[in-house]
Amino acid sequence: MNTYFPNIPSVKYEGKDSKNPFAFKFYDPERVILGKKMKEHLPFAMAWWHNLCAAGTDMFGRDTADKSFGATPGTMEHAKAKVDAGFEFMQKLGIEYFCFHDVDLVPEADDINETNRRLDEISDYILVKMKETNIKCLWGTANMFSNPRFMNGAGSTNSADVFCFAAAQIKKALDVSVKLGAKGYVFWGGREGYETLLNTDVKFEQENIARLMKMAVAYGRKIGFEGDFYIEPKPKEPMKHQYDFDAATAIGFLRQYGLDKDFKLNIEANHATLAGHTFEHELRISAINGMLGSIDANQGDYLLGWDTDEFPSDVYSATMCMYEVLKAGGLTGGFNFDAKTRRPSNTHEDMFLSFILGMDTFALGLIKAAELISDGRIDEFVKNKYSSFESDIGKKILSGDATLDELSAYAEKSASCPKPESGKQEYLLSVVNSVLFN
Ligand code: XLS
Ligand code: NI
Ligand code: NI
Repeated sequence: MNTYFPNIPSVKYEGKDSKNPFAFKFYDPERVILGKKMKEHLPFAMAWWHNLCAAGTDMFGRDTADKSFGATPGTMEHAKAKVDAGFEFMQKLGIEYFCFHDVDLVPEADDINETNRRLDEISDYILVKMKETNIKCLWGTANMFSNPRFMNGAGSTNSADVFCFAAAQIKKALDVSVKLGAKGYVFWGGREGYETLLNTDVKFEQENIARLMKMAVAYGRKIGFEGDFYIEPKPKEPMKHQYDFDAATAIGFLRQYGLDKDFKLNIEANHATLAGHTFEHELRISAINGMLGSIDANQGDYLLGWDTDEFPSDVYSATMCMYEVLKAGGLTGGFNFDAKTRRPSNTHEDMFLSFILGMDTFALGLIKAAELISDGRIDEFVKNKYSSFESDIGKKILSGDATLDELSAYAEKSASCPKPESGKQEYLLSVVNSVLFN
């Protein structure tokens, strides 16, 4: 287990005063917070695609990093080297889960039967590693956006043949997910969306996406998949209008098509901010609808309008996230670092340093969110804010017995214009600061 990253030790918790770059300063897996170990609060996952495949290419330049792991890219030897490197990486960091797309695992062949054979071979290989290490699969998915066949979408495509090809990929990705014991199966919209109404039948496309999802649920349950299906909302990129714009839109879609019992949401921080929401807003909307499933832990850049997929460093945002997660009673899924090192951070060391940053950021978020909850001032404020609904006319409104006539009579009787109390935002922000920097 010391082949691919020979110069990097197993990363341990050393505490906040440590200057060792290859140590956790805040993530202490065994530390108990609100009755649960940190590692149980924070089931971290490695995204196969960013960590083992992406090598820094952007629209203006080719790879800067070497992800060959000693093998020739595009071969099964390379696919296996990625498995070996990935498991060494996860073991050294104490990461217990991974997530994958079908084509992250193996190079796609021209013939889908050959691709599927390769997927059988690699999943056998992964399974052995999983048994040796106790590392598990958080979720799997099918990449239905990179290949040119999906230029008009997968479930939303105009081509019945492409629709069938997408179905075949989902079927196989579900087979592999079930074989690896995945807790979830993700649908990120990819190219499910459109650029112009001039060439698009939106209703037709949305109904077809729902048909594909229904077939996926039926097949998954048939082969014994007991986990959650997830939609991962995103408002734009690659399409101008993505159908799964945000949590509220995705929840409406799932309910409309009767998919809400089998699906939850996988909320990605950078997608939330692209939609003009905070990360915590998307988490709250999911949670109050019973659909908070899993998280893609990353962050965007407020100055850039695209999915920069940065490793989380913003402790404030991580605290607000963990506040929502704790209030919701935790995740059934986990925290997948759908994040990549910056293009100039191109060494293998940088891969580790990035995960250390992300894991420490979420550990701090957890510690601080638990302190905010124990402090109690925010909860108390919010409870009091709505206290007028605890008695008299307010109580009657909540009981559902009140009529508009009655409420009107009440308002007319008191005659004067009511004065609600202050929202005290600045005070509450100072409470957060006092907890963050105590
Ligand atoms: C892209 C998405 C993607 C999904 C998995 O923006 O975040 O990486 O998580 O298909
Ligand atoms: Ni994602
Ligand atoms: Ni994303």
